[in-house]
Amino acid sequence: METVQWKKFLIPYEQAVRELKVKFESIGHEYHMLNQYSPIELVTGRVKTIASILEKARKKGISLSEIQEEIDDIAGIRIICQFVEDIDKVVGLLRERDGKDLWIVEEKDYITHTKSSGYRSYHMIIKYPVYTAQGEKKILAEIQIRTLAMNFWATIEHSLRYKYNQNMPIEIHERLLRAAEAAFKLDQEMSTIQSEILEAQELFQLRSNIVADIIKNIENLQLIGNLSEVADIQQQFLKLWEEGDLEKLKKFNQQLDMIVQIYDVQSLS
Ligand code: 0O2
Repeated sequence: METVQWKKFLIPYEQAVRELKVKFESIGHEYHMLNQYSPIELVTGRVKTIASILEKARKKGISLSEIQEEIDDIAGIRIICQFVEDIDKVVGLLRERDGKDLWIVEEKDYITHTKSSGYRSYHMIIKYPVYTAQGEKKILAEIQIRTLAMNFWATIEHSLRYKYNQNMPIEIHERLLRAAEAAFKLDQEMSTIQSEILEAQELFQLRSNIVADIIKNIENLQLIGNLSEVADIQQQFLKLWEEGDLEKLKKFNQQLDMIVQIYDVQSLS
């Protein structure tokens, strides 16, 4: 009889999910650090449960020895975007990596070709090499790329589908279809006011980065500077912060950069 040593079998999948999550989160982080809008809002990941793997294998008539080749979403990553347009950017980022740290095996566009359930999402199946203590292993992973609205709908639909198994009442099914239509319209509406939203978000990001820099500079001055001067600087900062003028905060930070530099030079001489 076929058996699977599940713990050992799932190790590379767990590692792949951890690594891929870090890789895509880092891209989002990089955009924020550069005060730029990130097409990646949120990244989540999971390894399919053993029960769910067995259920899928049973439904599709896949034997235990074929699971590795035939079930492509044991490792799953979900990249959530704010706008539909961001999905293309993320797909582009993934295609750029094709043949480098991952290999694209298949793409499924359930956005252009919405599923009959109302499901929308862009899927990329990749082959991904992991290096475990047991050596290199290339595993399949599924990357689902979708907007916040698509994700909201899919999460609710998934739990209802699970609750009703194959017997979802027709009125629930119809409500879900109407909700899918509403999610689609929400994505369209958001796209039309995208530039307004982006501008507001970029300003917010820029402001929080400048404030973080100022605080870092003040902390440095507390270590190397004159304490009464630092107290005065703190007061000035609080006043500017309350005023909320971004340009003034930027100038103030440039002055602090210079003061820190002067102290650094003095400490070297
Ligand atoms: P779970 O519990 O999320 O892991 P196929 O290519 O059709 O032979 P497969 O693998 O069913 O085989 O592919 P498909 O249809 O692309 O589905 C892969 C995953 O997409 C599903 O995994 C779901 O996560 C998601 N998905 C697909 N269709 C729907 C849908 O109608 N509603 C929701 N909410 N999610 C969907 P699993 O294993 O079905 O589920």
